[in-house]
Amino acid sequence: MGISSSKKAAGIVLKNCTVWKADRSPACRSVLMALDALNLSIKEVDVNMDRDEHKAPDMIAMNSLQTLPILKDHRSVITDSHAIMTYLASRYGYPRFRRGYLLPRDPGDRARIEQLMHYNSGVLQPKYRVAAYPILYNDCRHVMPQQVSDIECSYNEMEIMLGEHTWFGGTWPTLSDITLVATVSTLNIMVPIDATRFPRLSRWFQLMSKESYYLTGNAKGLKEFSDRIDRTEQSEEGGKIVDIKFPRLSSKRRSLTQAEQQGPVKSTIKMHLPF
Ligand SMILES: N[C@@H](CCC(=O)N[C@@H](CS)C(=O)NCC(=O)O)C(=O)O
Repeated sequence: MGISSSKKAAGIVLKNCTVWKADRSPACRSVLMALDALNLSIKEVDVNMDRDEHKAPDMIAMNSLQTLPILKDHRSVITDSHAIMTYLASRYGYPRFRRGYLLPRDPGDRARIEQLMHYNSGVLQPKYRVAAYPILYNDCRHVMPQQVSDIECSYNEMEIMLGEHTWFGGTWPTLSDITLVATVSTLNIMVPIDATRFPRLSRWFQLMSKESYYLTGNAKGLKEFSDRIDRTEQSEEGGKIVDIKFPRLSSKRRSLTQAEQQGPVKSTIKMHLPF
């Protein structure tokens, strides 16, 4: 694990706030995007899940579920990305953005955003885990037919949810779009979104991929996820596994040049298609 020290601060620096994260994790990337969209800078600690650092005693003391991300703000510890994002937006976003920006103040509008976040947590994330974990942690090299069809079923649900709208939760991108794009961009690596079958979802994904917080908060970790999957192949061929850490403040991560950022990543993984 590594912690960075402050150099040139950008945005609002929260001195007593730390996030423990792994960039390849979609849940962590949604928090990074929320931080960047809110222009907040906190201490970011990289945790290596391949080395089980998230299962170390000090981590379990904060989160018995042994998952990332974990946010600590003063003495409050929050261990779910959706709860972290709504906390950050309401605690540090509301004073600055009167209409609520990423998380509307109006209870009805806010409920719509939260409903979509529950969809992410309850439907998409489990599908991600079932498809990705055997590849990340076991010797599996394929997304199996059942997983392909389950994920495409969710693409279809989201296509219908979007209807004639551009964004999921409102008339501009909100936390619901951020949480969904973190998972969808990762699922897209394993089961590419077919633009002819899911044109609205595909267009939404393209639009989200251009948001500045997507570039600073999601693109690099997504590439890392894609490479991590490829690494399975490398190790099987005797290739060297290189572990790279990027400990820094949120503001420093954001200050990476656009040239260093990666756009949407193409899938390289083999699929067992059901036909
Ligand atoms: N609902 C939780 C899910 C958190 C979660 O499952 N995180 C994954 C990474 S995406 C994790 O920590 N997995 C532990 C592991 O891979 O061992 C959230 O959104 O924070």
